Amino acid sequence: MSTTELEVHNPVEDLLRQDRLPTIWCPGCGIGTTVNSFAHALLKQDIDLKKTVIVSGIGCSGRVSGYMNLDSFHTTHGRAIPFATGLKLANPELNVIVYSGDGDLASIGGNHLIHAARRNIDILVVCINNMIYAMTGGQAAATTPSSALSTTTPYGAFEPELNLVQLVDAAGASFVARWTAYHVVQLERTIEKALKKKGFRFIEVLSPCPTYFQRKNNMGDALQAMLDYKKRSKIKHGCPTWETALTPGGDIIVGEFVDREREDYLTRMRKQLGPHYSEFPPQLEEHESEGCSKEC
Ligand SMILES: Cc1ncc(C[n+]2csc(CCOP(=O)(O)OP(=O)(O)O)c2C)c(N)n1
Ligand code: SF4
Repeated sequence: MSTTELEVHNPVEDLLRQDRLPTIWCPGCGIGTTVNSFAHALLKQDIDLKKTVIVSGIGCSGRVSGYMNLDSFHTTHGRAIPFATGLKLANPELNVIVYSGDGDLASIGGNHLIHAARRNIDILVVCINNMIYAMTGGQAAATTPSSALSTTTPYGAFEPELNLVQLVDAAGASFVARWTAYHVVQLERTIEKALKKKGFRFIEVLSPCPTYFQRKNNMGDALQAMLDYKKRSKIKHGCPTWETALTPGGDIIVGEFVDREREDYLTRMRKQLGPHYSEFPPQLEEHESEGCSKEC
């Protein structure tokens, strides 16, 4: 048997930018595991990958867009959602996915998260929640559990943490789910489902950061985090999100919590503007065929 016959092709290989590997992620980090689920979900979909775009902000989780072999945008910190909103409005045919961290999406970018859910803009957001600003050395984020240690909360955080799934549910998201980096199969299925749905879809994935969060809080290594997720997680689909708060040592409620039908932003805009609304791509073609006028 020749060596070429022994070569094994990883099914997700083509979805990753091979020239960027290995990743910057630490051993035991959960982010890469979630990317594997995401890539498998994309492969199972009947969506045009040429019209699929991924957007991230800044942070360890924000690196995901750079590793995916899709049209990808690494935007400024906290601004992945407004950037993605602009993409969707400019070209409604695109499948727009935002993949970023809790600090990026819910701390510095918190206001954008709320309003994207309220508008029900048709994008999918995957939020890696490691409960810390990891890339910059472990400062407290809006998701850092109350009393947890971080470089900026050496006596324990005095502020209560945000429950992200409750926040986006209250703001009007059409689909809301939570898994952990341990739930690889469930996460893949939920991403598949969310890719098919219209409106603002939000999936929170709890992920260990052994380098900053686990170590600082004496929570053991990455394996311990996985065992902890396995032991503490309770799957409760449809659970009211006000019952999903994360408490130290308590149950981690995971599952698909919200799946509602609500008109998305573009549908409402088209309805209200009626004949006054025209899609951007035909306009662009018209513009190009006319040649560039002095105004452009
Ligand atoms: C405007 C701005 N403020 C602060 C920073 C520094 N910064 C870079 S990444 C980051 C935190 C990222 O945290 P998170 O989104 O949770 O990602 P993680 O690294 O934990 O995956 C911060 C504060 C920045 N790049 N830009
Ligand atoms: S610092 Fe934490 S989040 Fe960043 S790559 Fe390392 S383990 Fe992952």
